Formats: sequence, C-alpha cells, structure tokens
Amino acid sequence: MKNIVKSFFLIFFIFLTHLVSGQFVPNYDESKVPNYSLPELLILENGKKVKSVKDWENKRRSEILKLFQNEVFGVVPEVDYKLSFKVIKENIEAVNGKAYLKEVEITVSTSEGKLPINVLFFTPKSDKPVPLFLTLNFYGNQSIHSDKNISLTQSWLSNNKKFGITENKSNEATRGVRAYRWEVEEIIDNGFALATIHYGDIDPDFDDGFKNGIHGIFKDKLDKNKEDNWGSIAAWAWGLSRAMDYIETDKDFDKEKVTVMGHSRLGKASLWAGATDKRFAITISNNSGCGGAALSKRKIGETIWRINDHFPHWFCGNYKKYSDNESILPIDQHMLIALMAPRAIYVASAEEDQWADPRGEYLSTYYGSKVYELYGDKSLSKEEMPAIETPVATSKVGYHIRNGIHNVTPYDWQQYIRFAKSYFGL
Ligand code: GTR
Repeated sequence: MKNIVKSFFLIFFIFLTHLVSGQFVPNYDESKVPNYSLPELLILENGKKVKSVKDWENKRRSEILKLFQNEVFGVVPEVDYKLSFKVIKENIEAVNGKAYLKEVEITVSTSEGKLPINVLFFTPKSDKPVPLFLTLNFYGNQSIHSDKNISLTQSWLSNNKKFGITENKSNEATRGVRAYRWEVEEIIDNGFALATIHYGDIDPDFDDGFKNGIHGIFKDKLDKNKEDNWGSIAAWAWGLSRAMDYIETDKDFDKEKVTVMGHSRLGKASLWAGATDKRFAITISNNSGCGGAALSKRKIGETIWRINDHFPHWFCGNYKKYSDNESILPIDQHMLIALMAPRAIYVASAEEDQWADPRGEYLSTYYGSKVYELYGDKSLSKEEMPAIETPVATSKVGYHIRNGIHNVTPYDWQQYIRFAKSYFGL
C-alpha cells in the first residue's frame, strides 16, 4: 500500500513539474546524465551467459525482439491479407538518361478494405540485377526529385507552409521540394537503385485511434485495451517489408543486397524494419535519436516522456510506462542495434542535432556491436566518440558524425554508398 501511495505521489509530482514548467526543458549537459546501467545484451533472462552464435540466434535474439515488440513498438496483429503488385509506370528514361523510372502500386487487401502503397524506383541501366537502397520519405515521392513523371502522392501529407502544403494534400508545387536530401544521381552513378515510399501511404502520421492507413484495414484483430498494439513506427516498418516482398519478385534487383535507410522518425522505422526482417542486408539510421539509435537511459535531448507526449501514436501503450521512468526499462537501444547481427548496421549523427543525442547514438552502436564478436567479427574498438567527419567502421558496423544540423546531406549518402559497396564487395 505504502508503495502505491509513493508511486502515486511520484507520478503526480512528475505531472506537476511538466505542467508548471509549461514546457519541456531538455537536458544537454553531460554532467547531468543520470547514473544508469544498461541492461545486459549478452545475458539470457535465466541469468546464463550468451556464449555462442547458437545461444544468440536461438535464445537471446528472440528474447530481445519480444521485449521491443511488447514494450516499445507494438505487435503486428495476425490478420489475413493479400498483396497484389501493379506496375503503373515502367522504364521511363530518367536521371539524364542514366536510369529508368518505374512505379509499382502495392495493394494490401483484407476483409476490411484495400490500401494502395506506391513505390517509386530509380534503377541504373544495367544488364545485371542491381543492389538497392529502400527508404521512406516525408512529403511524397514527387518531393524527392523534380522529374515530372513521378505521380503526386494521393495520401495524407504533413502540412508544411514552406513547401506550400496546407491541406494535407500534394500539389504540383511540391515536386522536388526535398530533392536536396536525395543524392539520386550519385546513387545511380554508383550502380545502386533507389526505391522510396511516402510514409503517409502506409500510415498517416497523426493520432487517430487506429482509424486510417494500414491500421484501418487491420483493425478486426485489434483489441483497443491492449497495451501492445502496434504504433505508427511499426506500421511504417511493416510497409518497408511489403516493398521487400515486391523487390524479391523483380529481377531488376539483387535481393541479397537491399539496404533499408531512414532519417529521423523514419530512421526509427528503418531500424525496426531491419530488426524484424532479416531480408534487409544493411540497416541505416540517419539521425534517428530517441526511440531509434540513441540510448534512452541517458535522457539527453528528447526523452521518452517528451516523445510519448508529442507522438502518442508512434509507439505502443506499454512504452508510456517508461515516460520519466527510464530506470525500469528492460532494454535500451544498443539491443535494437544488436538485432541486426550478423547483418550490417550503420548509424549516423549530426553535431548540431543534440536533440537526437549523437553521443547516445554512438554509444548504443558501440555497445550493440559487441554481439558481432560472437560471429568472430570485430566490434567497434573505442567507447570514445570518433571525431567529426571521421567515420569508424568494422566490416559490419559503421558510424559517423558530421558537421551540421538534423538532415540528410551528400556527405551522409557518400558514407552509405561507400559502406554498402565495401560490405557487398562491389
Ligand atoms: C521530431 C521528433 C524526433 C524526430 C523528428 C523527425 O519532432 O522529436 O524524434 O523523429 O521529429 O522525425 O523529424
């Protein structure tokens, strides 16, 4: 009883401090990072050490995956669905004649409805299947390149006055507005294809009680009272896997060489896609921060409280238990990184993106990389962060921090291409 009263006052106190301060004040001071200890990556729930690849693959990996499913991202309900693929545009000359543009509509059908997901491909001209980067985008496929052949997205768009988006709808003026984040020509020149999907096609990014997007046609198995219902990040990751279902059928692409990459909230989604779907050979997290690559227990920049408060639909109900209560977390994000092993993982930070806690992003990569030792591979050698624009890498784990703000820059893409080429032996 005493404990219940104590926790009640504690919760009330936390609530009051947030209410009185009116606004969240992030901590950026390393000396104020709380004392924390990270949950053990390589100790089983029964207390035994993980000593071999077998222990990892047959036991520990699934324990960790389950914890992330139940406590963080939520569980995808078991619903019968069908997929159909329709090529709606094909082999249109693009990128100064160096590539083909193609669009594929993936339709997901359940007993409750249909959801179209439009995948845009830029594929270098080649007589062999090519490796590919698969990514989600924020403002519609038409925003990533000025090519007029790209269909305007039909799904919900996040409003953005700078881009002329005011009614959650795309328009001609949104063509190419985000081209600066997409090194399409560089990707093509290096022999990679690029595939992208507007994340709003899969699940619109607002809290609507599971009505729209994929949640809407999967709801028959959804129990509103369950705290592990899948949130939007899990939905976006699920959509990436459906794109992979298509990619496997298309002989333009080398399905063994697919890299899933994402920025920010979409970097959280790419990490979850890489963790849940072993078909992704490389996973890249660009500035993914809280709930992505950054360690939660450090509470630097964005915290679990802040992310749950602003984006209650991103994670599952259980994740709310950890708002301002990180010490009880049974996992931390180094374990999410480790779920990629033995495949490859690359994490990138930006110096001015303190909100995403670059140091926390590095540390989780460093601690997570220990799992690779089980495979006889190297882990990252230094706990100390590398210098700005001095990438560090083993054969399967890469990290860099660059100058500048929260963004995806040509520098980032150059590192991803270099890492992917070396990992794939190209
Ligand atoms: C911010 C959010 C971050 C990050 C970012 C983005 O508002 O706090 O976690 O996801 O949005 O996706 O651009």
